Amino acid sequence: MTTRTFPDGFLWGVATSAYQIEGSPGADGKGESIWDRFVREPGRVAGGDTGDVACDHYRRWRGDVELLAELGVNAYRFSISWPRLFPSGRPPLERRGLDHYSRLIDALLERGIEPVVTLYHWDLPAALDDEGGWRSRDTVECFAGYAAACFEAFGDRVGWWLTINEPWIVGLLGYLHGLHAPGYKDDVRGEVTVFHHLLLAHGRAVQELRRAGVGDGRIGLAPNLSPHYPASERPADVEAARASDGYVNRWFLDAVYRGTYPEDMRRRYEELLGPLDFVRAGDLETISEPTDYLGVNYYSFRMMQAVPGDRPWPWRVVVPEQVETTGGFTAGVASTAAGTPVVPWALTDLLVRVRDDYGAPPIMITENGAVYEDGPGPDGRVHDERRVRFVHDHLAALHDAIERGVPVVGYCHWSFLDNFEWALGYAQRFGLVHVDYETQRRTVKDSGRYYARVAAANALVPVDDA
Ligand code: IFM
Repeated sequence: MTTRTFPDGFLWGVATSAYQIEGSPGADGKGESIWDRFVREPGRVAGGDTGDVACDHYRRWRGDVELLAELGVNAYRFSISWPRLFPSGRPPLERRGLDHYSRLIDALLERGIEPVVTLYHWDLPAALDDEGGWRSRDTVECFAGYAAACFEAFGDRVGWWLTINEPWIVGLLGYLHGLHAPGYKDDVRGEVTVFHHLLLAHGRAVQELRRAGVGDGRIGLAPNLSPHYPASERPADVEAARASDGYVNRWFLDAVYRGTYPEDMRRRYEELLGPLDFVRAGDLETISEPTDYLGVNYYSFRMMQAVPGDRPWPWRVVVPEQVETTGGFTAGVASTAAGTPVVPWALTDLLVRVRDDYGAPPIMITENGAVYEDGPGPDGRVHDERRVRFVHDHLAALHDAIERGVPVVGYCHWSFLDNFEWALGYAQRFGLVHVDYETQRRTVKDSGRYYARVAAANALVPVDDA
């Protein structure tokens, strides 16, 4: 059997975000975020869980850096909490919050671990939400100011920046369905306005990095992308897949890489909402400011079926038991414990398509992972075979994409630690490392051990060797 080796210098990382792991919501002058507020509203989060303690990482970060070194990863994706640096969202700067991330970055670099830093992973300062949050264009400039402060403080040491994590999810769950903070149920116009402001904030951060002129950091967006397939060959299903792809993927990628919103989607939105007057002259130039790489969060595909007449979107997502893959063979579709279809081969399709349609930007997989609830057994170990298989199969699909010429620079598994899974609380475990929330004891799962072997070999090692 040939060894599937990854390119030299490939980044093997794990990912987290501030609110999901840090805890210590009031430490060192931190301001309130929209998540600190949201979790206090009854019924918002399963089991009444909050991120008040989470993995207690804000206090245990040194031990967690040792754990990263033990896993042998050479990259760590984490996010900076905006309200730790700017409690009200804008100056004055809280020095203690800044010093925390500075120490974390230094500790990572001392161990040869590249920091991959996300500027916005959903914890907007609550004071800005009081002024309109992402509904308001003013938030864009506040974000640009915060981003500039991060570049000035850390730009000499951080090689990989990500601006906004999953703008589609922010608009969809935070502002349309009200399932995530800030919990609004706006209409589609509100949702698309938020998409636009997030994209504008992305572009403004890119401009600020160039202006700062510190270090040689690379910067990009981290959207969640889902390849779309029609549930049948019926033209209505094919159209449903095309349109939903416009909603989830092309709206963001066309804006960043082509400097335009896709014409079919613009028309659709205008029919539904009237003129998109929140898009001002020059905005798309800002949004399409050239970036250095694309972060891709990949979890699953979307298989679409038309539902004529349904508003606002005439389609629904179906979860098939088996599918005909683009390779022409029929494959069963397993699900994670959260019911998400596990479709590694669709990752190859997705990456090849991004390469073909958007000029082959260097890609980092910034998230990919699955919920499986395995905990420590009698031997004290966590035998999460399904996650081991998940990691193996997705890395095989990633390798296929690389062999087909897609420039992939790294892979960050979601997640490093089990953590606070937003409105779903702590029941959903994504980590390569198990966290006992009572004792804060960390146990590297079998999947973590397997991933460590892959990272050490810079190659796909067989699952049997796990
Ligand atoms: O936990 C989240 C993360 O914050 C954003 N992407 C998806 C993950 C799993 O749902």
